[in-house]
Amino acid sequence: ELSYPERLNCAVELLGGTDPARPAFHTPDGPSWTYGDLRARVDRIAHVLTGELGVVPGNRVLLRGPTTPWLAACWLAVLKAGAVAVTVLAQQRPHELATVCEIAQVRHALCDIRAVDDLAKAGIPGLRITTYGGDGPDDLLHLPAPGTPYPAVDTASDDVALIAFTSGTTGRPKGCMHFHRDVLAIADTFSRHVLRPHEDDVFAGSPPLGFTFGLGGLVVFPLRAGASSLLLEQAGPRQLLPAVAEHRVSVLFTAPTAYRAMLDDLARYDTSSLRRCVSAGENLPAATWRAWQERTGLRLINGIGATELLHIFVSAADERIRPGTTGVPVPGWQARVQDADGDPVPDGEPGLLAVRGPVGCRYLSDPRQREYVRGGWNITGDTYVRESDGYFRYVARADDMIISAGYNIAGPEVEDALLRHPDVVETAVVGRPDEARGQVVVAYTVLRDGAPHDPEPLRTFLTSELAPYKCPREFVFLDSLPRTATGKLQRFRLRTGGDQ
Ligand code: 3SK
Repeated sequence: ELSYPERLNCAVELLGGTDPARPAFHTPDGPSWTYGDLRARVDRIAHVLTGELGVVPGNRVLLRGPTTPWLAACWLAVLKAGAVAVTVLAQQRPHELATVCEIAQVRHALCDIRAVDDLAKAGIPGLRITTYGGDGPDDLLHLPAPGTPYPAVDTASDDVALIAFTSGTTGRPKGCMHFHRDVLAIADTFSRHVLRPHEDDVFAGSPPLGFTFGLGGLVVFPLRAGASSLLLEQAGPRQLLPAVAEHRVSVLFTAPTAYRAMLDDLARYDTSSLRRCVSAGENLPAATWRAWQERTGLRLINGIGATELLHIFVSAADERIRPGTTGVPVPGWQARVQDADGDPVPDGEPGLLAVRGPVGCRYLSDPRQREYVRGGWNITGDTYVRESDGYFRYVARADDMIISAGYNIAGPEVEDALLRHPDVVETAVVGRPDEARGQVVVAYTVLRDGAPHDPEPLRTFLTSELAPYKCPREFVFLDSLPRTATGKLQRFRLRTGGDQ
């Protein structure tokens, strides 16, 4: 059972007791920031916010910029000042930013000078934009502030600290409100029990700080452990391996597709510093898990998380990891599989994943709250099976089951089989409406450079991997798959032939 004091400011706890001389953030080129540097910069920003900019507790402050120590410092300063951080992704365009600001009633924005154009273009009424990282006298870092420590605002543990937006793979964005205690709870559940970090760990990864996967993995978890984090503005598969080698990264966060994309380059880099590799954001195919283990000796930590619940709630550590499954409920969390009426289904049968724990879904004025939280359980929208030994196995997103000629087919199972073929880089298997069969299975596939765009070798390969009714009737070869800004596959665009 987690328990936090009634009065709690999570920024104070995260910046807390670590030796000021220890490193907090690294970047590829600049000098590292120590915990002492970080505290001083957070305090200065908090002074500017509540002084010159007139921010008061409860105000919502939009944060926008690439993954840098300054963005992390702004986030901590907003929280320390008792305001509410509203995080967005660098890829979000003016109309999306305007929607987010309208939903969250944002009046202030702290924006990296390099990302300000789209925000300015959004023309958000009443929004005061302050840039950071620029040279002008109005830049956040040049505005006057006392050089004294900033006394943190005395927030309640259930005051809102963060509004994180999710659009899922389609639809109007939903703002998820998270409390000060929630920020600590994700570190005190998943990170503490699964990652078990120590202060010499160096965290790094690809998810941006505007995605709670990245905010947790690259800021909250390392700071809660007194460890350090390498913040990378460019963090694609090509940049991650050299960064791991150069900075001796020990805890890595990225998505399954990135682990797969890095496989061929592993031999060229020293990855001996890695001790934990976390895969989340999407289903981890067993084929990727095995290939990573063969080449690194490391057991990928699979996990399922959600912006609604801030971070990962089902996963497994070390020897408890079972390839092909997501894992078991993280200590502090409960999970079960239930039917559409909310009744648990027997082990071994597919149903809706339902979870509850220290963090709950709280959409900001959105009627979809009633769909997500039912009978006290958060319904994530994933179809899962609970095996008789208590392990949870992913089947599909609830709306991604393909029903063809009366058979239920889980796209990820077919994808997993296709990924075992050496020419397949990425694939998404969806159902296309069909008069005779209801739906037919279509595999959208990205092949290795130079591989022939010929379905026959794939068909032949699949006959020994899958029951015939699961084999795709059609193959479509693409250069890349459509994804959201957080890297999630947009299956609906494939199902509708890309017209949405
Ligand atoms: O949305 C997700 O997939 C996710 C995964 C891990 C941690 C947090 C999130 C939001």
